[in-house]
Amino acid sequence: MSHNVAVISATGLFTPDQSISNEELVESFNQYVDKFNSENETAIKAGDVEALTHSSVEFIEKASGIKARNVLDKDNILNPDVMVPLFPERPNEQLSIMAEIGVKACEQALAAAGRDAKDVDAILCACSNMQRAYPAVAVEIQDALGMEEAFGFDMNVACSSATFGIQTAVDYIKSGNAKSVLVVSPEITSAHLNWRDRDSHFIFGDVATAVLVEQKDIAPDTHWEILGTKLKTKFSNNIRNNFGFLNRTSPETRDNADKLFVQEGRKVFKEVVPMVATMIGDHANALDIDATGLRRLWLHQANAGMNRLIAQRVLGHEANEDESPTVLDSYANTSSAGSIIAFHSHSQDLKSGDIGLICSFGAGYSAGSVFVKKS
Ligand code: CO8
Repeated sequence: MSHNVAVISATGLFTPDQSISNEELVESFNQYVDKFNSENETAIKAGDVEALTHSSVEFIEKASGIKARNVLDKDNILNPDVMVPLFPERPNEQLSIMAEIGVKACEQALAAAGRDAKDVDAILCACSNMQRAYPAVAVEIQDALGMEEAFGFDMNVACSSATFGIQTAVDYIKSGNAKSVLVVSPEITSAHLNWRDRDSHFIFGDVATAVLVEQKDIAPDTHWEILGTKLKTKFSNNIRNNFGFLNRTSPETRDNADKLFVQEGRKVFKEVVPMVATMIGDHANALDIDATGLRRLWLHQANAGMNRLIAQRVLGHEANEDESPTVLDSYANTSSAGSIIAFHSHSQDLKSGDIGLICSFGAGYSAGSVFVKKS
């Protein structure tokens, strides 16, 4: 094993140009509820069908901190008769939609680092859902970018996919298997969210991020040295999506709501906050870093209250927006991309020598921490 140092050379962010406010979302949801209740009036009165309840803008903002979300197909999501994004199937010769937004994020990261795609050795497509089984979306993005000599593969650790991808990239660099690795997270969460479910319809948004991880001696002068990475998983059914290729083998349950995102949000909140705070503290100790002195935390963006509690436990005091920035208000939860959006959007102002933490957590459960120092 060589002792190559790995750094983040640059990041990229693709944000869809359509956005849905809480007000627009709730108005459409409530129209759906009213229509359902009136169409099922007799069955509801007879006690055979349960009436649906309105959603509320105040609840959403108070419970989650989310005010809006970017999406790839606003009109159909908001149409009470559709409530799902519609993406016409593309011919195999055309770039797929996941690859398309991934390419945009990668191009931005490559341009920011001044790196030619031909000089990148590997690409990992790390996100919550892949649009097909194979060929890997990573290989399609590799091809679209012209990375002729590279290799790529897909990996899925739900909300922690990007940090798991970063550690994998670091390991390739340390072992000498690669010098330059792209970790791309195209998250089309709008397609695996149940927009008719009051408990979760407000949570997610679409986006793509890219992180270029490289061997320090080829990186641009301005970069982020990766001081250490740590990953953790612990099995839980509290966040789950049962969609998969075996669904067709049990036709009686194929269309059930559990083939989309479902969660026990309150249990997740209670169990994940201590798990992540402890993990960060232990990881900081192992690296001899004083966690209370961290300049900034770029936390996974699932819930503003969770981030407030985790940041407080790590820093030892209530964190302000400068110490633990949130992008939840405009992006909502973008699964694995969340902590990377926060890092991409709120890292330019840090000074040489400043140390910060990128941290993700979510389904699995899974959690990943990446300590970085500005060059
Ligand atoms: N409008 C109005 N009221 C509502 C609504 C609504 N939309 N939804 C629920 N309520 C009501 C409930 O009915 C309940 O009423 P009552 O008290 O009368 O029973 C009350 O509000 C409180 O409900 P909850 O206890 O459910 O509300 P919480 O305060 O717990 O907030 C949250 C719900 C926001 C979901 C919160 O629990 C949370 O954010 N938890 C953490 C979740 C989390 O971090 N999840 C991680 C998921 S990310 C991940 O790993 C995903 C991977 C894959 C990506 C998938 C993409 C689609």
